[in-house]
Amino acid sequence: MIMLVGPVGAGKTSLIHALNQDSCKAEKTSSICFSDGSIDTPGEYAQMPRFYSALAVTATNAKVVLMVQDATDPRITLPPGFAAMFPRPVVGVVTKIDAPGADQEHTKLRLRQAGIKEPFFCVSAHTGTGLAELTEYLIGKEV
Ligand SMILES: Nc1nc2c(ncn2[C@@H]2O[C@H](COP(=O)(O)OP(=O)(O)OP(=O)(O)O)[C@@H](O)[C@H]2O)c(=O)[nH]1
Ligand SMILES: [Mg+2]
Repeated sequence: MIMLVGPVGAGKTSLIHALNQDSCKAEKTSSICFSDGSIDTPGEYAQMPRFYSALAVTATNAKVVLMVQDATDPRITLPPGFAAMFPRPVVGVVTKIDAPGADQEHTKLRLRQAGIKEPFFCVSAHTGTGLAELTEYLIGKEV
């Protein structure tokens, strides 16, 4: 089981669909949702401190947490050291690398500031770039 966290619109739900090779379009996530080996969370939970304990408790159901950041969004929306509150390993994922204005290096820096260590995975849910590497990593972790 994996859990995805990250700001509103970062591409968490789209990434779950892409990893499951499911072509349906992502709808806004409005509650924590368990399905097909993954836990999807609303972006608001990563942006509002009052939801942090809910995220941390829910993460106990997962083996790995994927911290998702949009490569086209330069705003820093996760607090420094955010990753440390999770009781599971946190893996950084940079999404939307296909999109105009995507800045992978700056986004990795933001993940580092949130307390996440390498390796980072840079992916596009739309083109499929990077998904094989991420899948291989997760299989290696027996997720
Ligand atoms: N270009 C591009 N757009 C993407 C990609 N992944 C997601 N998007 C777009 O980004 C928007 C938000 O995607 P979602 O998957 O709903 O984002 P989310 O993180 O689940 O958002 P919340 O449910 O609000 O937390 C949608 O319009 C997607 O089509 C990607 O890899 N490339
Ligand atoms: Mg969503």
